[in-house]
Amino acid sequence: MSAPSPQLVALGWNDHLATLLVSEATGLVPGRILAEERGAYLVVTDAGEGPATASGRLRHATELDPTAAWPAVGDWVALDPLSVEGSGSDHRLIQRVLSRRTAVIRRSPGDRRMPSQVLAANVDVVFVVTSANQEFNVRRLERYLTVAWESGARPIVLLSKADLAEDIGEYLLAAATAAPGVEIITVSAITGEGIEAVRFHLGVGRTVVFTGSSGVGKSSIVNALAGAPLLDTGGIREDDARGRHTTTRRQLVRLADGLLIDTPGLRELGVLDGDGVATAFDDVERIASGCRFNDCGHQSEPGCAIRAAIASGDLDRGRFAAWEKLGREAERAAIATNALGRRAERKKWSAIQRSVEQHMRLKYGTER
Ligand SMILES: Nc1nc2c(ncn2[C@@H]2O[C@H](COP(=O)(O)OP(=O)(O)O)[C@@H](O)[C@H]2O)c(=O)[nH]1
Ligand SMILES: [Mg+2]
Ligand SMILES: [Zn+2]
Repeated sequence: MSAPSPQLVALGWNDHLATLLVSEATGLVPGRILAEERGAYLVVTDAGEGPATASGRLRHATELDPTAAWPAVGDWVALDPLSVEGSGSDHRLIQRVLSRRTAVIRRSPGDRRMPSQVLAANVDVVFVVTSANQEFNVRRLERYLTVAWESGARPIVLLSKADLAEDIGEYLLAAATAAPGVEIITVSAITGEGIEAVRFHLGVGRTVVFTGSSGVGKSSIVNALAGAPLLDTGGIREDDARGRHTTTRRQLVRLADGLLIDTPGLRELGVLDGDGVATAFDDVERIASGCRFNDCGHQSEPGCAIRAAIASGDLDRGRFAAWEKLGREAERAAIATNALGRRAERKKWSAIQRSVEQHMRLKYGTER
């Protein structure tokens, strides 16, 4: 195996990935996805940057199993060597997605065909951006934090547009209650407040992602870190239901001190698993573990620690309700994912059976 170029190393390539490549995609060429827009990708390899698409084989594999990995921004992928070395660099073929270390996954329960979508793969930090003005919403912050915890990466809250807040302390307190144990940084892309504290979490070869509703200032923060207007801000309505000025582009920005993924705002962000809820609501779970009954419904059972905590003011009723709601949502998501998995398993087996039958016919003829 030849030594990887400094270019790949700057993108986060390491020994772990080199081992993955050997075990999951021997003979293929590694690359990282920089951008995605409607199925068209921009990929960097040792040979440089270029457009790429998913191969027919990869497409087929995910048709058989919708839970199989489909390429997303931040992914390390393995490309067909001929398609990379050939002069026709406009059709590099992605054959495989290497196993992800972490992934920010958006679940859209309303979409049956695409029930979940990877927003950013292989990230070290998930910045959850929420603005310190009338748009601030504790319940939304809890939801984004749950998804951030699910990713396996470290969440950090950015309380943005600090220059607009009359009393930043009020927002800080509310954010701290919604995000126990999570670092909170107040930032302003306009005054530059907090930008260096955000930069502290970057690093060569490290990847961070910015999540949060449309308009909270994600792209402005990326531009402030870059010191240049790399991304469009304001005015652009991303993921707009009415289809105005819609851009679905997700991209990874390469700075000297790290890799940054900007995501568009989302209309729908469902939670996927109970682990994310358990971590994001660690404080509530801890109180609930004090209930006398393991299966306490926190309604009228005797010895309910949750009701006692609400009564004493130790637990906010709204936060308790959010914990229950997201917990139910995670349960439904788990059931749906299992059903998808079972369907995929059946599909795979019937495909195998068909090919076995075909093989037998070829070998022994149809008269058996
Ligand atoms: N006052 C103030 N406005 C900001 C700040 N950051 C962004 N904005 C404004 O908020 C709007 C949305 O910003 P943008 O970065 O596009 O948000 P995004 O949708 O999360 O990427 C734009 O009009 C920005 O000029 C900030 O720190 N302070
Ligand atoms: Mg933006
Ligand atoms: Zn209880």
